Parts: sequence; structure tokens; C-alpha cells
Amino acid sequence: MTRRLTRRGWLTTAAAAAGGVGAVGLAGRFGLIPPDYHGLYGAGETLTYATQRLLTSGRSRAREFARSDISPVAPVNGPAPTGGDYARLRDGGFADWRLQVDGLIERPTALSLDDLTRLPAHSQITMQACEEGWSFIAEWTGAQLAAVLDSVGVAPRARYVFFFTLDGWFDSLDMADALHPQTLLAYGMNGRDLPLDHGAPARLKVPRQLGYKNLKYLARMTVTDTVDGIGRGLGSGAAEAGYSWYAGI
Ligand SMILES: Nc1nc2c(c(=O)[nH]1)N[C@H]1C(S)=C(S)[C@@H](COP(=O)(O)O)O[C@H]1N2
Ligand SMILES: [Mo]
Repeated sequence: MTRRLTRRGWLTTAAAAAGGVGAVGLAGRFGLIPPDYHGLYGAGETLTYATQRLLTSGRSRAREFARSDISPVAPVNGPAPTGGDYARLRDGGFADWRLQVDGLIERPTALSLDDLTRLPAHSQITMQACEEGWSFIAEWTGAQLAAVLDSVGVAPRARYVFFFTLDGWFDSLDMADALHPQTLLAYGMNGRDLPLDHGAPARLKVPRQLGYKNLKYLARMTVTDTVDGIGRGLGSGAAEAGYSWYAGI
């Protein structure tokens, strides 16, 4: 049965959306509730995420630039650790580095840098924008996350891919962003190996989201059907610090 939305009905819906309740209900029906929807800014986070997901299809692409647009200077936010496991791996030329892959997959595995570079290489010139207001354009080269996930056999009920880093960050993507063709596990930048401070040996490049979702110094990936039980259950350390889990641009 279809029901015509009267002007009065629309106003009621809009009023409910402004209050958050209607929007969250609607978003829930379409599976568009981000993991950090609870709390003070929850309804706002849901509206941003749901609006992006409804207006931009899962396949829309971040803008790509020409080689002449590449920024002469690439700022760093969160330089490479100088000690601990990271320094040991760095001193060994990352030969001992492994990306652990586990969770809802058929073949838990530990990928070396060689394993990543054996997958088809993709390059893209995109903008990285930090929430602090600066941005730069660079060329990133890496394996599509979709290819990595494909090689380990992701369970149909998978909903999130979580990433953990050697400097203690964690974050997650939903499957729409994880499987997006521009989402890379990048090991190269501007035609060279990824510089230490930009995330060596491999980082996440998810150009449809802000800088802080683009985790550097990757250590582990786990596929889940929930955000519960990881940290405070908000899907990312950034969300625990007050940023949005979904940082679409
Ligand atoms: N592991 C890790 N990843 C990280 C960060 C960090 O400090 N550690 N900083 C984030 C932030 S806030 C931004 S803007 C970008 C910065 O990437 P860049 O240093 O290559 O410019 O990386 C993101 N990924
Ligand atoms: Mo950032």
C-alpha cells in the first residue's frame, strides 16, 4: 500500500527528524545507523551518514586530480613512532612486518609487504583533508582493500572492517567503504615507498572520508558484524575522542 505524504504529514515527519527520533527510525530501516549514534550528537551523526549514503550511491567516487595538482609539501599529522615494535620493524626494512587479518573470514592470515605488492597495484591522485582544516593532494599506490578481503573470503554477514595500528589507533569502515574501488591499502606515495611519517609500511587510503579515517602504520584488520566489544563500542578511537565515526566528504 502506498500512502501519499500530505503536507501535514511531511511537516510532522520533518519535525520528528529535527528532533532526531524520526530520522533515526528511518535510517535504521535502511541500515544507515552509524555506530556512534547514541548521546548528545547522535541524531546529527545519523542524519549526516544517512544523507550521504542516500544521496551518494555506494559507488560514487572521490575526485581524482592531475599529476600537476600534486602538492609540493605534504603535511604530517601523527609522525611515525620512534621506539618500540615500530622502530624494530623499521630497522629491519619492514621485512618482519605483517598485517594480521582475522575475524569473519574464511582464511585468517598474516600478509607481508610482498603479499600486498603481489596484488594488482592501483594508483590514484586524491586529496587528503584533515579535520583541522588543511589538505594536500598526493598520488597513492596500493592494493584495493576489496582485493585483500576477497583473497581471505569474507563472510556474508560481515558489516565492518576494523583496523588497528602500531601507534595505538583503531577505526572501522562499513562494507560500502571497505569494498569501494578507491579504498586502498597504500604502500606508495608520489611514486616512492610510503614515507615513514605518512604511514609506512602500509596505510589505509579512504579518499571519501576525512584524514583521520586514513589510518597509518597498520598492524591488524578484523572483520566483524558489530562494533560492540571493541573499545567503547563506538567503532573508532576517534569517535571516543568526540569525532564522528563517519567522516564522509
Ligand atoms: N596510525 C595513525 N594514523 C593516522 C594518524 C595518526 O596519528 N596515527 N593521524 C590521522 C590524521 S588526524 C590525519 S589528518 C592523517 C594525516 O596523514 P599524513 O600524516 O599522511 O598527512 O592521518 C590519520 N591517520
Ligand atoms: Mo586529521
